[in-house]
Amino acid sequence: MTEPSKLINISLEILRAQQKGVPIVALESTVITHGLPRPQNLILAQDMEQIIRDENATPATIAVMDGKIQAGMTSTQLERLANSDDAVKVSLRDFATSVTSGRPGGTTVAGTMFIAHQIGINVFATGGIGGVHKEAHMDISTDLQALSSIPILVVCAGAKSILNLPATLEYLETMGVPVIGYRTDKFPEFYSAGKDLPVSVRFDTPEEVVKFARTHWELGLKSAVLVCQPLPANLAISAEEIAPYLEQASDEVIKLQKDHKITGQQVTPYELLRVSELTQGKSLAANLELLKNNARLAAQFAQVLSGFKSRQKAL
Ligand code: PSU
Ligand code: MN
Repeated sequence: MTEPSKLINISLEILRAQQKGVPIVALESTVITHGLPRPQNLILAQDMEQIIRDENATPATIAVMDGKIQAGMTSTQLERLANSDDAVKVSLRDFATSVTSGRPGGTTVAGTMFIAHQIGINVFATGGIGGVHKEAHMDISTDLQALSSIPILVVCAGAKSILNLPATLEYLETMGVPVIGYRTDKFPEFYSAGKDLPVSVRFDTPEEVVKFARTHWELGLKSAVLVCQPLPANLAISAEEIAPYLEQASDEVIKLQKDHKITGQQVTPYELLRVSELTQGKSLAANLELLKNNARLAAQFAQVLSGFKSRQKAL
């Protein structure tokens, strides 16, 4: 592996975990800076870290702070990030903006994968991936390009039906990204378990997923392996119930784009906020739960992938 950039500051906790071979799970931070309202954003970030620790793994939240990329954050850094008013949403093209301006940065799925891979972390938990948008031509998230070129196990709850999901899945297929359904045959649609779109393969245990990912990479393939876990059934909002709200948010986006009031990166945060308002917080509750669920599953994958538990047992 090439040396990681000197602009990446790896926390002591992560360095120690790496030395000992303790499993590590990367976490994104756009969800903290742009995805969730305060104070739920900070609480969620802390909860996800705790869940990973409870599974005997180490969380590595990735963000840009004080002109450096931070891998692993102290609780004070997390608080600062969650309460910052001038954070940049950092996908691949935005790192230098955030680093040179000194503005804090919340890394997207693509941004987080890029850093995690450089420092040897191979499991990452997020909520929903970006995809092909419905509203504007060529609004295709950099997440898809990152998934096609960075070999990491990514755990998500699919993607929101606010996106053009068939086009998103076609893109992933074209770029050779396996889309695993975890205990499901359907591509989950974030707020709901999904119903129409198939995944490329289904597995029901962490061992099977890890075996698949290892095989994929041992063959020399360079893409991510995307694992999609539907949110728990008691929190799911049916496709029928959520559809009108998603449609309304989408219509508003089209209008705002026409009036040049929002563009590109602002689309996802706007839509998230509106859907939460329109569902009176129901979508927010689902969002928080699926993020925590994904953190737990990712920690289980990291355990199996690292072989840490079996090594400990052998001692
Ligand atoms: N989907 C969500 N919540 C989010 C995001 C996506 O349900 O917070 C964030 C993720 O960080 C994702 C990014 O990587 O939005 C995609 O943004 P864009 O479409 O601008 O690439
Ligand atoms: Mn976009």
